[in-house]
Amino acid sequence: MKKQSKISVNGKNTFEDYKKEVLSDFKLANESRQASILGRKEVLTGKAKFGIFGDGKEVAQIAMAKVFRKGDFRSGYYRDQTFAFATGISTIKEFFAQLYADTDVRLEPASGGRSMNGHFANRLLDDEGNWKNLMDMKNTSADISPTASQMIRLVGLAYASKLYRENRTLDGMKSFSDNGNEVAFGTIGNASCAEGMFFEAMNAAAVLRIPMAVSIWDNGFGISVPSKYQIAKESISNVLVGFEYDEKFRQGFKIHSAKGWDYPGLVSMYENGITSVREDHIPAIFDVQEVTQPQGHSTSGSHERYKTKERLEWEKEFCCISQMKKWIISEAMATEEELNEIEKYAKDYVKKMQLEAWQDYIDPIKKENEEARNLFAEIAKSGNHEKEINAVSESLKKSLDNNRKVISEAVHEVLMISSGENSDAVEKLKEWKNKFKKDNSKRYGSHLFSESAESALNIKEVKPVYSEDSKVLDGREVLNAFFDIAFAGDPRIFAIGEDLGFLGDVNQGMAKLQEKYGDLRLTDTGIREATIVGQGIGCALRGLKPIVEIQYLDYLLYALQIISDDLACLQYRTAGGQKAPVIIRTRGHRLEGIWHSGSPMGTIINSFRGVHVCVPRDMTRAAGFYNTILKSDEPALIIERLNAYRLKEQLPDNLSEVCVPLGVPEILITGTDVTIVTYGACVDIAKSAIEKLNKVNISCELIDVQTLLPFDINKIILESLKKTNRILFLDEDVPGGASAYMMQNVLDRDGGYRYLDSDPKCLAAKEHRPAYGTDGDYFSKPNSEDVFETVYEIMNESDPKKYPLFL
Ligand SMILES: Cc1ncc(C[n+]2csc(CCOP(=O)(O)OP(=O)(O)O)c2C)c(N)n1
Repeated sequence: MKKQSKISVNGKNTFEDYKKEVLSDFKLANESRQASILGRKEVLTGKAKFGIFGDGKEVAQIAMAKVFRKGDFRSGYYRDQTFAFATGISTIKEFFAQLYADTDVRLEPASGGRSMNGHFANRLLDDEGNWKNLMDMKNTSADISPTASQMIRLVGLAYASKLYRENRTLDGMKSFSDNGNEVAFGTIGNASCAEGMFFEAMNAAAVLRIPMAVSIWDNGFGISVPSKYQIAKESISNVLVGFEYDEKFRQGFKIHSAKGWDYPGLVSMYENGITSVREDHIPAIFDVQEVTQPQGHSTSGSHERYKTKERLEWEKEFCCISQMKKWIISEAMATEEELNEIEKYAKDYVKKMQLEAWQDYIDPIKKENEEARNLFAEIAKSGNHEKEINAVSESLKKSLDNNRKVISEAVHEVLMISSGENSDAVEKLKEWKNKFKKDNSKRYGSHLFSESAESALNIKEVKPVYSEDSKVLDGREVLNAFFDIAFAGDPRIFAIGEDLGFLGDVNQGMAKLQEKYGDLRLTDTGIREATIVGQGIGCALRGLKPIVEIQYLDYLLYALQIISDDLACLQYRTAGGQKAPVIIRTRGHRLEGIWHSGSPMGTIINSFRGVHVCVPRDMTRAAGFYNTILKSDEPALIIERLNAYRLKEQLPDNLSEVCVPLGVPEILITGTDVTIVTYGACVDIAKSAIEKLNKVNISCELIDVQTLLPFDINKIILESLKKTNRILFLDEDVPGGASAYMMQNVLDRDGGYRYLDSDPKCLAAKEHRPAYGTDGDYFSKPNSEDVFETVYEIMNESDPKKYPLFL
């Protein structure tokens, strides 16, 4: 027998213990490989739509799983099935349930059938949307497909450990952290390291000194494109040497590497490398090289098209499981026959799991298929179209499409055929169809927003209260007073951003608060908008309440992708399994020039569904929105009005309680001729125009929508329109942006077109960017005279005699 290996696995030192663990790892690697092979077959035979698998990475991921503890977090990508099986984050049966898009979260807990296969997530929330004890589980944030995006929130998952370790006021949060000992594990493919967000995340982690462990699965390609076109010097760890940890700066990360087929090498790399990450919060890269991809990139194509014969042969030889098998035999832990037995067992086990998952998926669909056909039979019997309906029924029965779409199509067809028949049987089918539609709307439409008791929509309005003694302050001072109250009241709240810590932000809304609450509560960051938001997402996933600041609205575009692809769809893509109540704070609309006074509201609301978008007209309203959102468990974007920080406002006596409700417009001026719907800085422009319109006997009703997402949930604007029968939507986005969105909601969604006596109008900024200077602004954005003229033209159209054109 060969000498006992020197490495110890999880502290097990006897050869027998070690052997047991190795063989169990071998078994798991084989099960995972079989899941890939069978998964691919399921797609190619039409039972699933698309498949992407983790074959070739099995051994490395088993090694990584050995150092992953309860309370830790993963932020990874679609190749990590073996890691998910090894940690219990997923089972093989759940893996197949996701491949089939099973919508039952008990069977497909990662996404309830919403994400394609290999997109993992554990359920951090209970059925009521409350946090579970994250320290009792091995956790993974919910995967997304855009490559490298997982790096952005990874920074936040790791940063939370820093806060939990260094901010003593968080000591009570035992279900989220044990003194910040949790490591955030990232995984990424080698080619995706070419993305800017990878480098931004690496730099942020190095600067912040946080426990982030990034594993790179380097298979030499990004789909068909080899490394030489992806990464300088063809290897990311060659490129990253400049980031290497330096004790002098106490910054940087440690870089480790091993071969993807070398089981003992991988195990010792992770065991040795993780200690300084966990204990000293020094981030690390684990560059796993010479990884294979035996089945190619995905079910969309075959790798024979772009890999050379030599490469394919090399991949066969250096398959990590074959190499592990050879190694086990060479270490005399098992014979080839014994290992063959394990392989056979794995194959049978995976087949069994696949069949069970399929049965679980298909049974309820079959039942619905049968229910529909029974109802068809009743209609066929009682009506005049027996033959046609029986044909539809027969074709539904024989359909090879195992889905609800074919059922819905057949129901629709039968109702079309039997239109005009008023039988009980037809009524029964209509009833069935309504329930079917409702069930599917829940299956595919729930949880865009929080459905918990802490939903922002449940937070009741508290109006500001004033007295004779109420002080009059600059708007920024009102905000500053609110933030002071908020930081004092909840240790989970922290704020990060450019110039936000020491300076208290560029407009002084948080001035002097760092002095009072310390630099862990109010923290300056580098200029890196995407990871500022990512820091928020990751920390919010770990129970904190981040306020992350984007210095100017115009620079939100740097973080647009991550807010849209990650934050906005988090609750949705996990079917309510995860939440990240981040507040994104920014200021905008009106400063100077092209990049400080943009108002890309249409861009934002069209890509942020799932994040509330608040557009307060002053700082009291802004404070009220912060309060509402901080009491809720939802993410929001709050856009402060840049030109209102120095406008005078009365400080409410009840500032700590003021809550502005979401989706509730406020009528600021009542009137009878025209309703003007607007928000933010345009409120004052409308006010000034209304004063002039009053002089020519035109009475306007001014409505501040207050939030764009959600929009006017009680149809307050419709009620105004019923009275005035004329309407203008005003904002400073481009034409067809948020003004068109508001119009669609009022006229189409709420049916406002019925009450129009004049053409509905939108007045927005010009199509071009806002030019610099007073005149640049005046002629680029809607101004008071424009509003006057537009409203006057509406009145002229309706009564030219009374309102003759004079301008
Ligand atoms: C932002 C983005 N661009 C393109 C794609 C399409 N795409 C999916 S996977 C992939 C290659 C990724 O290669 P690598 O990072 O090496 O990971 P691997 O799949 O090889 O493990 C590409 C280009 C994507 N998902 N996201």
